[in-house]
Amino acid sequence: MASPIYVVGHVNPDTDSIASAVGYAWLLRERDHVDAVAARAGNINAQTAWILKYLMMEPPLLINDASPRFESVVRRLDSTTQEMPLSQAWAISTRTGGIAPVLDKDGMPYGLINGRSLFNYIATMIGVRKENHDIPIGKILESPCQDAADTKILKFNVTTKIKEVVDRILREEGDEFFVIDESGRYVGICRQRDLLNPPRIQIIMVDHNEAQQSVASLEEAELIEILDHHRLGNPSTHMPIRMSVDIVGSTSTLVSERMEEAGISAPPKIAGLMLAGLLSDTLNLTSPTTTERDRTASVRLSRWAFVKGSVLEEETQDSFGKKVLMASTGLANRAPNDVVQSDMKIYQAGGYNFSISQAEVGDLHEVTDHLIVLTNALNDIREKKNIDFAVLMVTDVVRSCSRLILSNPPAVLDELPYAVQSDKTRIADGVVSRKKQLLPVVLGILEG
Ligand SMILES: [Mn+2]
Repeated sequence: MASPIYVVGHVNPDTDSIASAVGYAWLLRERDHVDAVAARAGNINAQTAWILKYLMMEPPLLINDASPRFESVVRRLDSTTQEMPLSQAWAISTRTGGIAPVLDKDGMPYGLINGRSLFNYIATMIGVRKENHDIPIGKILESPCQDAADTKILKFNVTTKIKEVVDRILREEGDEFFVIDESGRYVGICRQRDLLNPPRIQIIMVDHNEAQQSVASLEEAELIEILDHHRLGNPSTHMPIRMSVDIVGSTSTLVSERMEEAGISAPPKIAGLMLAGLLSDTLNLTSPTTTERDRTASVRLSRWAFVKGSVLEEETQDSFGKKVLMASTGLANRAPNDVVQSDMKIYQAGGYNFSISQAEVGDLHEVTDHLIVLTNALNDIREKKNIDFAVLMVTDVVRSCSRLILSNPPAVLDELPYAVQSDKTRIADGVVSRKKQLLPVVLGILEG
């Protein structure tokens, strides 16, 4: 069974996480002819939604959890129906390795004919009376399938995680089980031996390398590659993997460099999405994370994206970048929970479990109007996620500074080098990057 390779960014995906996954999956298909599929590890944010709509693109496939499911082991075996003669089940069983699934008129599993059920059926037909021993086999094969089917076969949904039911399966007598879809219809059969060692989902991590920022149950997946631009906190693997982590402003930059190296140009929509990812992560090339390579990549992606006939043909890098940043701006139109959770990352350091969320605004004064509800939302998420303290970094993308709201900060954080305001928030002048500016300062304090 050929299974795809999923290219997936971090949870609470931002535009770069979506764009680099889409771009890299496309490059792998185009250059290496592998079955790479772009995925996302959560809901898309307002900015990404706006860009996808503008480009008339669908969001990538949602993957919350890498634990293998029944869909990865199902065999789509041929089936028969209740009233059909046993001879048909017999014919099917010669091709399936000795079993014949029997369905009702709605396509739902009725039962399974296997060696044991057939033997039981023959035993009840013949019984103990000697004269019945002369019943010809052809006569038996005229009986309807339903008479010889075992109707007590367990059924599992294609989307059920195998590890959740494997203990139950090991206690079962039978070796085969039905796999059904959401509406209860037959999809196929799975065998016990396939469930004990199901194939792992293959994953390429882009725009992150830490397991706790990744899809759940990452340890059950087969990690193939990491392509990223964040600090290291990567999971261990059984096998050597390809890993590139580089100091650039966006993962989309790295993907566009690989396209250029391969002598390939991305289609306009994918180039536009990647340009949005790059401009979003670097705040239109103004963030201190911006490098010369990001500038070069932005020119390259603009050249591919703004071609005649593209939906972006009227755009320039400047006009497009402004629209991209505007699409995420503003607290007034967003629920406080969304502001806190849509770009939240969880870290551990110095014995603390904490989160730093980031939201972008056009004017920091917006924070004052929403301070109480945002603080409440931070307190809620802190309790819900069982973390020690939570930080919301509201960044003014125009004036390049941030305001910090802290929920339950430990006393050591009094050392934060940002001016405390009368409302207990802190102003961090010139700080726009969580990764490169705020997080290293926080980690430095916590780890002493
Ligand atoms: Mn990124």
